Amino acid sequence: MFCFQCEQTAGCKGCMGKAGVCGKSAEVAHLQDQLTGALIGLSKSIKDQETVSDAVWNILIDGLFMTITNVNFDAESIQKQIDAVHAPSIYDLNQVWKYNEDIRSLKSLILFGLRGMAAYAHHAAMLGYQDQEVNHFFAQALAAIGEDLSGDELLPLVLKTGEINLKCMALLDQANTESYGNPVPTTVPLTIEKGPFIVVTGHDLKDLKLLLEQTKDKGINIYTHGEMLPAHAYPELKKYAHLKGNFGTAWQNQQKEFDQIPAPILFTTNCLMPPRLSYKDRVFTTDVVSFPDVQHIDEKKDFTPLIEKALELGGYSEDHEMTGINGGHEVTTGFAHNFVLDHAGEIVEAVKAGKISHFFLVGGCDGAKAGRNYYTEFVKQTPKDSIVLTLACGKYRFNDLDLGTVAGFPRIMDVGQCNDAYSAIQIAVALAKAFDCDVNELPLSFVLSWYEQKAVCILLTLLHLGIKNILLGPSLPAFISPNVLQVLVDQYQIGPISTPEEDLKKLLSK
Ligand code: FS2
Ligand code: SF4
Repeated sequence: MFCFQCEQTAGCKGCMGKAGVCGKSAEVAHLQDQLTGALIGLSKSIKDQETVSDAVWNILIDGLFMTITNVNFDAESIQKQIDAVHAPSIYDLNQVWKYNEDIRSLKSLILFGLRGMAAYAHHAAMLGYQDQEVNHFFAQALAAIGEDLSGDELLPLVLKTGEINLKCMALLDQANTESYGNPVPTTVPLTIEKGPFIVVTGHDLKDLKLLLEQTKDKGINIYTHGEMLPAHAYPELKKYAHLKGNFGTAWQNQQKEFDQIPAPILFTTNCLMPPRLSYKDRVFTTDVVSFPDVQHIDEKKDFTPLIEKALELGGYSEDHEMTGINGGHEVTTGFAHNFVLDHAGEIVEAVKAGKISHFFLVGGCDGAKAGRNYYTEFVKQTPKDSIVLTLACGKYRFNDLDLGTVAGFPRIMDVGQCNDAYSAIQIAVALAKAFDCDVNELPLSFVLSWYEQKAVCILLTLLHLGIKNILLGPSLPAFISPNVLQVLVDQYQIGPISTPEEDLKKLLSK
């Protein structure tokens, strides 16, 4: 096998041999390559067709989603997807992995970006929202991966992936807000109340809504986990009294956190780690997520087995106090573009009056590397008159810290899930408009953390928008070759994180 799509890839070079660091077997890695090859074959045949059925788009988008890190470890379901593609030809992905490193790097940026974008397109489609421009781009860009193109031809396609991902995130934002209302600032407790409960993780709000409906009046409480936390802020979800709070922290702590709890866990998307035997019978997957011998809820979305498991386990006999990683008892969320833009006038005034000195967007994925405590330290050291916007699961490093307020606003504002990078971009664009300047001239810095492929498409979107001086960590992607990195450094001054002290000094002096 060969796979180097995520941040924890072996030796910062690539997972090879019998299994990846994530636990993906060589068999599954080969099947995922084959699935990708089938999707490239399918894309070549449909890329110039004006009309393509929704069923075909769904097969293509779901197929890409299944190959994201920590989504699907199940050979059988991947084989089923390959069969469903009915590809007229199957492209051999080894041709990409064995190409010269710069072409391989550019094609990887496009492919991994498309995989990330597919997750967002999938969630939007689940709510009935599709965008034909986004769909057609999947086919055009996948087909290009199977063509013999030069670096000069591939580079614009890399940026185009970022441009289309912005459209895709806008579509998902529209789908989420039209379905569930605009997020409102919300405080979320971390204590688990006594009695039966279910933990829901992943990004799919529709699955959560369906589960809330099926569990109301059953004496079962629902707790979010990981990227599901921002669900508490949507009026149409927060109205359920049994949506009680948030359990645990980010994905890489799940094996420890799920080990002893008297409750089942539903995975709606990544990030699933191989479940330990101690809790494997309490794990349920749905949608494109799958793991061998783990119970799967099919597209009919009948959550009865999960509900029965919750009732059988019974939960805690007394309220169970839990804290975030810094000892906090609650977290906040819901500071999406709607809230911030409603208060844009006050924010601009506070900046002009010198009350708010700087904005930091500290966001992205969490992960297991020890160096990731950089983000906790960075946030702790930000000036007291600055605001930290955050999003995605990296926020669990610091979202339980009480940093107080500045000019009447909380110093930490959680914008939402990783796809809510769209919200953060809207906020940045609105501030630039209010100050009549370029986004790069704002007192705003991007300090990002990456792990999987959704972070790749978001990074490409930021580059497409011309955002400069992004700091990226905990390490740079293995699939970016030295020459491609040089292009990104020359054009966008992107760079690796160093120490919180040094980086803060650098960012505050710009
Ligand atoms: Fe975090 Fe994992 Fe959101 Fe990523 S829960 S690394 O999927 O997409 O962020
Ligand atoms: Fe390795 Fe990451 Fe690929 Fe898993 S997804 S095999 S950890 S590079």
